[in-house]
Amino acid sequence: MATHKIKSERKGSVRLPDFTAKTIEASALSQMTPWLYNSINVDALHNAGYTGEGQVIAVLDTGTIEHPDLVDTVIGYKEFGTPSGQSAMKDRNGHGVWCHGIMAAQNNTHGIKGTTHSSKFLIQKVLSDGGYGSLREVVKAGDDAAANGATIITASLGAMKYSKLVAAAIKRWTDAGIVFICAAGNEGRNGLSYPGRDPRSITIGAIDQTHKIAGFSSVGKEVDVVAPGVELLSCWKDGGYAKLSGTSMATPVVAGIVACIKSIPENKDFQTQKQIERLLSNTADDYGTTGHDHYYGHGLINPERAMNTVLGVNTFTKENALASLSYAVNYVQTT
Ligand SMILES: [Ca+2]
Ligand SMILES: [Ca+2]
Repeated sequence: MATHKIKSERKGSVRLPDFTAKTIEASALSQMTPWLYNSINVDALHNAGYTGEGQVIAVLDTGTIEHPDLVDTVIGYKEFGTPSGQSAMKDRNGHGVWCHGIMAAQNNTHGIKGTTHSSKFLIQKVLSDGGYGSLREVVKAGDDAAANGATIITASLGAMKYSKLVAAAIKRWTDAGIVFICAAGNEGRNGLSYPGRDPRSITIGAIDQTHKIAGFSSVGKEVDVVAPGVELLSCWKDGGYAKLSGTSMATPVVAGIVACIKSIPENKDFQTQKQIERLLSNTADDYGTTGHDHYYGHGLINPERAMNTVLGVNTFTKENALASLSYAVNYVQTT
């Protein structure tokens, strides 16, 4: 195992949160299980046949590569902010293919299984190989994705400053029925980056395998929910696999689960940004201080409870989600 610290260049108006990557040797003979599957019950959705069929997810990141576990998952690849004009997919950073992989990796005999392996992907390369870009290009890429059928936009990136342009774009996208999911940032107690702190974003923090908030996970009132995001295994830029840590990692985990939820044929009531935000928040397992807090937000997402709420098998409101606290805190999935 080799560990690399990957710092984004301090250029542009928006950039990747810094992250570390541990590359691993994968077995050619079996599919590995990222620990998120032992932590939250995504398999409840997958086993019921809800794997994101019909959903189109735009990934605003550093691009992707032709990876053996991601064959036929991309329906569009575009580069923004560079005059490249090149059509071959690329990601020399690795962050983008990692995010693409944790959602899209095929359920087969090698690598990993992505959280929404039936969805299709618009890969919008808005960040350079050095991990930086411009918010103006982020807006262009989101608008382009919206015009090309995106149902979800996931953005594992952030800026220090508020941007009026981005705020207006998020309103435009979510008003059009697209779900916008964004990383809280890796600044810990220094607070959330933007657009993670935009009130319209569904904003994701990161927990580790013991369900403790990651030390880097940005703290603030705008955190909506948390998801696994420490030393999590996904696809890597060398065609192999690597364990990465960051709220960047937790964000596509959630985007994939949202795709599965949106793909439930009976689901008419939980499709829009507000509806999905409410669903994820009200069905989350509370952690930290009781109720919403600045570390865990509403808590750890609970895909099985969200699914059952959509299907009407249970009807978790904010009130009864909180009332079931002692159950929720000790809730451990065995799959
Ligand atoms: Ca696989
Ligand atoms: Ca809490």
